[in-house]
Amino acid sequence: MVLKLYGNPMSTCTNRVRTVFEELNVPYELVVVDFAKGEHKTPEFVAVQPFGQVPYIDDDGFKLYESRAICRYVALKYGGIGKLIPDPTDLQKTALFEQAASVETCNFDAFASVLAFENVFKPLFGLETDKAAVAHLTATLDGKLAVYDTILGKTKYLAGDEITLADLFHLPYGALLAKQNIDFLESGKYPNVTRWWKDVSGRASWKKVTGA
Ligand SMILES: N[C@@H](CCC(=O)N[C@@H](CS)C(=O)NCC(=O)O)C(=O)O
Repeated sequence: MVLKLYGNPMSTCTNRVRTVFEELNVPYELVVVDFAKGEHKTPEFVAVQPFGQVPYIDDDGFKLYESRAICRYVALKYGGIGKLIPDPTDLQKTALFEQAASVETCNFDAFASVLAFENVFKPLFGLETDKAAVAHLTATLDGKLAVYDTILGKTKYLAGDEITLADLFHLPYGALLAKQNIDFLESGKYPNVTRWWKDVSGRASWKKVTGA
């Protein structure tokens, strides 16, 4: 049975997972969950994803949610070892990968996802953007990317000189920053960040997912 991805093409977290499928040429079926119809809040859906959010996968009966956990599972199972994730028996490489993955979650996503919520998603739902929160989040993210610039001045990617999932994890919310005219990734203010972002966001996998 082909692996099923329950998600939505408009969803950042779904597209994080789709990018990894494309990187590894994993065949999958996208089962579109209709937010407008509240399909993600039905008892059947919540029985699998208790937070009522997308995505989750069904891999021959094995069900898993949380986009980053799905990416790790898919990379380990479908040929990503040494390509997108270190060999788990290499403890130091794995630890450096996990360090980079935590950097994305704690120092990028924590701010970039809330910025997207304020600037992109709230207006879609007719809600008012909190401008003070946006200013604070933008300044905080700026400071975090200054640190990224130092890290990426030493290595090509966040976990070393080879690309890993930790780099790819940035794609969905990184791409949304440009749509908010927040140009820290592209502007060259942080040259190592811009070099890295051009490389990661230029990958064929991401272009395929976004139709670029
Ligand atoms: N940490 C979760 C977050 C999932 C998430 O926030 N999904 C969003 C779409 S990107 C969603 O389903 N939102 C609808 C809701 O929360 O009701 C993951 O990475 O999978």
